[in-house]
Amino acid sequence: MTESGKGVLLAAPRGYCAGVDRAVETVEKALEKYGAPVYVRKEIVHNKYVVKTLRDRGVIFVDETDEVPEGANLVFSAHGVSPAVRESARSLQLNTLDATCPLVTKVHNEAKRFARDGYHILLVGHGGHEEVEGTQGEAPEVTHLVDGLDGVNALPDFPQDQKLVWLSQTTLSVDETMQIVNKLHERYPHLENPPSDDICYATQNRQVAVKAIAPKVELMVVVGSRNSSNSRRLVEVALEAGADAAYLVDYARQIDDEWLAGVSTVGVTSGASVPEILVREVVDYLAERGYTRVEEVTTATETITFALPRTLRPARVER
Ligand code: 2E6
Ligand code: F3S
Repeated sequence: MTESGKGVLLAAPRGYCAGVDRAVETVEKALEKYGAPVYVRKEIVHNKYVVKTLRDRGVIFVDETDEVPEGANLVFSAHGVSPAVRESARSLQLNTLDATCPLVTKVHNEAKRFARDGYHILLVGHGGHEEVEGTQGEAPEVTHLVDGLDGVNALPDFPQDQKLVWLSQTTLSVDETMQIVNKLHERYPHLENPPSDDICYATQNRQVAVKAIAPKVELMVVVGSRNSSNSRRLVEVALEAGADAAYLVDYARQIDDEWLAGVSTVGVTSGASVPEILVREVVDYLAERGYTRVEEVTTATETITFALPRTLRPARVER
């Protein structure tokens, strides 16, 4: 890092995005308004610490709507749900609050519109991820999952006159997705592009920031949970961009001191579902081991915010 010893390069932007902020606040406001328990379908965001903190405050996380007592309050997670899940909640007369990120909803709306217009949809994403399941559920008969470069070979042949468009999960690696899309265009020359990027601003910004510091560090520590797609992508991007090693940790205590052997500069970043306190703990942990010089490298400034679901917004004061 510098002539004088060991240090940390801290990526910015990192951590909470606007969609995660809104989702966590939705649950907190629901607890205030309705009292515990509030039910949440799946993890509100893919972060162990966030889930544990909310569980301690009276949130009950369930896998499916049929585990929720009739009439109870249920929050849909930031990753979105299929129409079938909405219908199931309606039939159980649950009071639902939708914490789906608006940028995920945007992809759902694209899927609905293209399906209505007679397209088949090639959905680039990771099989089994909740966001992918939700988006696929908008038009299951005409949506084909493309999971990785090899996923392109697994697709069927389509007739020449079959309209095709690709869409994607919001949290993919930008570079890997471009490779997949290039391969899709080679196989289906008449494939159309979506009207706008589906990989969201937060995913893209965090990857750009990691790329800026990766060539300068021997070790990159990414704070995030194993099931967090955007966090995992940061580890891959760091390695691709030149970091000698990169690891994903939920907590500072998971850093193995052997990783630090011979390392003079550590890069630190965090996924979009990670509270800043966890990054602070990592920075403190590293400082205790001599990495006292901390430099923040900022590649973008984020100002975007999303309004809470309507029923949780503060009442407007009549004048
Ligand atoms: C919703 C949609 C996208 O695993 P993934 O990266 O999708 O999710 P989180 O919860 O780690 O990140 C936020 C998020 C929520 N990203
Ligand atoms: Fe939304 Fe992107 Fe965050 S899709 S929840 S803004 S990572």
